[in-house]
Amino acid sequence: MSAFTGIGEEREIEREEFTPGLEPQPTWCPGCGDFGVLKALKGAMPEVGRTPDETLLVTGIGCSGKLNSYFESYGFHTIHGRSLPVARAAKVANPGVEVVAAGGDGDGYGIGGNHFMHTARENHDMLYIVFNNEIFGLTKGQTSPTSPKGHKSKTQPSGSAKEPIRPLSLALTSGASFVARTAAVNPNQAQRILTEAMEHDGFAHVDFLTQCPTWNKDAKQYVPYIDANESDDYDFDPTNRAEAQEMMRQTEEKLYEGEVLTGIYYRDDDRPSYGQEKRAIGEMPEEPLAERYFDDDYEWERSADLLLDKHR
Ligand SMILES: Cc1ncc(C[n+]2csc(CCOP(=O)(O)OP(=O)(O)O)c2C)c(N)n1
Ligand code: SF4
Ligand SMILES: [Mg+2]
Repeated sequence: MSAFTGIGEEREIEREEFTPGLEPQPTWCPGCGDFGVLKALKGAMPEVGRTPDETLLVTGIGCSGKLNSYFESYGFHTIHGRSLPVARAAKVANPGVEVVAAGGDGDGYGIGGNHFMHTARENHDMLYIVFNNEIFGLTKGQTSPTSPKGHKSKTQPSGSAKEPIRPLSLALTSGASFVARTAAVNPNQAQRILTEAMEHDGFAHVDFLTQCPTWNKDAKQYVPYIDANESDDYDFDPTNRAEAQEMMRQTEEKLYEGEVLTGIYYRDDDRPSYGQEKRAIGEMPEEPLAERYFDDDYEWERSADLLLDKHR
């Protein structure tokens, strides 16, 4: 375990602080893209200046959901498709905590799709990483909401008859104020995008392409990838909604034609987050709910100092 540090204390933060002391060995298969998410997230934390004590990682169920077993921070491994409501509640109760929600494409775009849409609409301030391997990995390769049309699996042996979900476009139209895609094969870009997403005030959705060599041979390795923000072939302004929408449309079509486009597609840095909106209309106290408790006379008291004293 890392040593307990005072929240907000100024000091140098090392990426290795995010490796759990007991170091459980990941049970992900060799070559799994999920390793890339772990690496990028550990690398991003020192850049945003957050310690494990200041971070909450909330995961869904799937191979992706195992992330918080391998990442040192506060953690909550929820049930399938329910990482977002738990993450929202935690952020509302304690806005000072860096909240990261994470899960698979089945978890977030399928069973949890309703939460995805409404968390984006309400612009809750958090990073949401969706490990997009285009299948259900943990349950052995069934078709997921992002599996391409025609994709063959045990559940769709003749090939999926359904069009896949377009996650970037869905996030934008639902109201997310930051939308990006990166890939496990592109660790430098992934770390930079996760850093910018955490620094953003509002709902930051990152669709993270994670190859599953065990069950999804079709998805190959998501190479070669193109950074749409850097490429001379694409010219768009991520702060312009219409241009972002058009770039997302092309990206989502091209993925299924074998061209992997990535980058930051949309950002609206002026839109207030849910917490900011609620505080502005006086519906949320300035001090975190998590730092309040009732004393014996049923008076609100601040408890943060007591908690810190306990740890010291
Ligand atoms: C309510 C509920 N329904 C179904 C399951 C079975 N289940 C576990 S993980 C999973 C899908 C995993 O796919 P995905 O979310 O894409 O994550 P991955 O394993 O690919 O990372 C399913 C259907 C469950 N655990 N709970
Ligand atoms: S089954 Fe696929 S997603 Fe799950 S750990 Fe193995 S390679 Fe990764
Ligand atoms: Mg999946």
